[in-house]
Amino acid sequence: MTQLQAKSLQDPIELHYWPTPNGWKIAIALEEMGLPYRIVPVNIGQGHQFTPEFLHLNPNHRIPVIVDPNGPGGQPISVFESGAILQYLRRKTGLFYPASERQRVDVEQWLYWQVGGLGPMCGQAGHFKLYAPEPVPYAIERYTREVGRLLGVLERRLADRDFLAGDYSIADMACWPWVSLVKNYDQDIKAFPLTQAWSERVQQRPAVQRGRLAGAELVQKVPTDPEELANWRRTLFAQR
Ligand SMILES: N[C@@H](CCC(=O)N[C@@H](CS)C(=O)NCC(=O)O)C(=O)O
Repeated sequence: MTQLQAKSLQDPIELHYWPTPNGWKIAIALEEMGLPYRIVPVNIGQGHQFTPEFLHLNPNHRIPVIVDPNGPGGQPISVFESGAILQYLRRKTGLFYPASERQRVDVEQWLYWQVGGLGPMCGQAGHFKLYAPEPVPYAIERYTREVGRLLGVLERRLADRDFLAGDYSIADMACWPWVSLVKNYDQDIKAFPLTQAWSERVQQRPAVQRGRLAGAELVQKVPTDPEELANWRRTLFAQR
């Protein structure tokens, strides 16, 4: 019997997770949609994303992953990639799912903008600023400017609306965790007042606050001991 078949239909959704922006997106969505879930910690600093059990769920060895015991046809399903998970959950519940095709396209384009742009650019900006073994000024500047450019795109988008695509949607759930951290990427959110107001609007939602704190007790500080830090880098950034 495979790991997936062994689940019971009564089990909550398993969220294979570590408290990072990509993880928060899914905890927020599960909270918003009122779906019972259970966190399965995947300590990415200790390399748990490379275990055979986890690779079986996500060959790309990244969190988040969900395992829904009650998937299509009542059979278990596992889903990786945060955008695919958000779309799966909204189809499953019918929540945060606009009625018209035009609005759905709008949600999807901002969702893809986040997973293909905002997330990776923030990730690279953070990597080169905080974690690269030696400073690479061109990379730091390139990714920091790119994050600033993307915040400018958000700012223009929010000029005449409260949320990214019609009503509050999975596009907002995907973007908010990264926007909430932009000061780590040398951005002053005050330079983007509409984005700041949107971020505060999203943050006021109780489900967002619950999702943001999911598994907060798991967080570990980046090691300061040089040898420990070198090991941590080798693990986290597959530099081994
Ligand atoms: N495109 C993926 C990105 C997921 C991702 O990068 N997850 C990070 C945490 S935020 C991770 O698991 N990193 C582990 C590693 O770098 O080995 C998604 O949207 O799900």
